[in-house]
Amino acid sequence: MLPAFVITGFLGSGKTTFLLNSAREHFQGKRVAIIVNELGEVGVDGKVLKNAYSEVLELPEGCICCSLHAEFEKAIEEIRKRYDPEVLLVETSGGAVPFPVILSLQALGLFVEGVFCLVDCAGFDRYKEDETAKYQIGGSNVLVLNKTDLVSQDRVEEIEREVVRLWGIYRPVNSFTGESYYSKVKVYKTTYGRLPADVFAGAYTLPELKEIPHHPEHTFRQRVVNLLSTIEYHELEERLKTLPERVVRAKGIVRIKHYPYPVAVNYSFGHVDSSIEVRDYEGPSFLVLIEN
Ligand SMILES: Nc1nc2c(ncn2[C@@H]2O[C@H](COP(=O)(O)OP(=O)(O)OP(=O)(O)O)[C@@H](O)[C@H]2O)c(=O)[nH]1
Ligand SMILES: [Mg+2]
Repeated sequence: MLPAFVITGFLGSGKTTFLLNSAREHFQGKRVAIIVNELGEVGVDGKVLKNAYSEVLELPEGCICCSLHAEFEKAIEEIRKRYDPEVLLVETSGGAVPFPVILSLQALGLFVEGVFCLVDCAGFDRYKEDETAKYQIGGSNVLVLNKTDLVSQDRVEEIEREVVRLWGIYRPVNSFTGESYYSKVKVYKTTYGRLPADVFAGAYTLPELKEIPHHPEHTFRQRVVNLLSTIEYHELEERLKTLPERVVRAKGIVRIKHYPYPVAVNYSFGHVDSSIEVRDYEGPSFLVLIEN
């Protein structure tokens, strides 16, 4: 059976970073296929991940947990036929919940070993009341507290208690028997998604879901802004830092003055980053703004 891992977590929590920094190393030498789904009609993550993995399939528009259900299943079949992967990794959009994705994978005969939920310790307070975020935590069997470099140790421990509590409330329940599908959850703490190899060792094998448990509606809107000329870095930073509060995430690929290559630009909860080069990108500069 083809093993699969699902990577979930709120917008900007570090899912793609985790795939770049942990999964790549761990699965070296294996045929790894990735399916990535983003909010936003123009994908950024797919282009970034293609620099690290050989087989990346983007499902950029819509959401795999609702409108793109059929496309998602088609994509898995296509990727299996074309590439015959030894492991499949699925990064869901930050606005999606994992249950329907797990169900699709299981229905297609894949073996879901782990559902990882990345938690943004720095942004947690700003998004912890979001229903989608709660079901992402509950729908996972591995919680990765990420961005611990941006908060104190005490705060990390506080967040740990809080996410474990939320997990207990929001984990899926079999509506026939009333029992929880997941009996335990594992918690890791890290920065930039770096975890030891044994995190993928398969100790968390998921039971088979029989139905899609309750999940919330998504409320995120997105807007694409094209940038016509190359921009100075400080100008870009200024623009991102003065975005209205309702913009919870911005990302894109931008040509910055004096930078040799276009870069993936990331903005989440006040933090701006442009450290990833996307060398083969030839399209226009753009930013996708995601609003709550
Ligand atoms: N300081 C700090 N920044 C981090 C850490 N992990 C990730 N980041 C940064 O956070 C930003 C978002 O990371 P991504 O990996 O793109 O997050 P994501 O969850 O894939 O985002 P979406 O797919 O848009 O939902 C990037 O600029 C990362 O470099 C961390 O541990 N510490
Ligand atoms: Mg991502």
